[in-house]
Amino acid sequence: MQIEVLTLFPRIFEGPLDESILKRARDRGLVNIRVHNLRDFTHDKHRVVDDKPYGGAPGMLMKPEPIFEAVEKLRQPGKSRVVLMTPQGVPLTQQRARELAGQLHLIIICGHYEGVDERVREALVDEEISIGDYVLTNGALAAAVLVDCVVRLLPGVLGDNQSAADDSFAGGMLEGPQYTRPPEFRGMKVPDVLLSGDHGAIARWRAEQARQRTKERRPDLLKP
Ligand code: JCE
Repeated sequence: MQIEVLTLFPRIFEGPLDESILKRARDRGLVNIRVHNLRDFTHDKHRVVDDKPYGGAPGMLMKPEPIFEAVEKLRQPGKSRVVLMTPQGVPLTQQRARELAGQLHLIIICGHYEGVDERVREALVDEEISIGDYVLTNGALAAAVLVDCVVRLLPGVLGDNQSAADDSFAGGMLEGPQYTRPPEFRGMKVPDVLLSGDHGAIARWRAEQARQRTKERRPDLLKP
């Protein structure tokens, strides 16, 4: 898979994409991620990327020209999916991430300021995604979250153990409590059943704990 990120803040991506599993995936050639500075697609002396909204509204919008120029240069007809990060987008879910992981070429536009000129949506964007109902200062961190979420699903990126963990979340329940050594720490004991060696009893206990925790914290996940 090839991913192009279009942003005004390319350095925001340096940290998240250059560590751990994402770094290894890139080094192994499982994904090719390029981060492009939208200012490089301007032609004026001051490399202006924003302007005031027509009709008078507070704040600034991203101008269409640099975004059009970048997408038209990078997109490959019939192959590229163009995604806009925006608070107005559909919420990111594991299901949507799996769907995007099946694409060959993603172009991710990070919104900045109060939004982008509507003609970007009209003419360039295939889908708009939000990472959740809370406010960020700009779209770059949202795009980094999307990239992380999609890249870990690409074939070969995770080991088998971690892939299984993904399946369990996809199974729609929260994980219950987990323990490692020592069996007693500052007076807090590991539940006896986990030390019992009775794998049937352990499986039943885990299922019940997961159900309780999900009911308590995320009842929305239990609804059909
Ligand atoms: C973004 C902004 C609200 C106006 C571009 C936020 C947030 N949870 C979220 N998912 N995606 C975002 C996001 C994506 C792109 C942009 N902002 C800040 N937020 C209203 C502007 C600007």
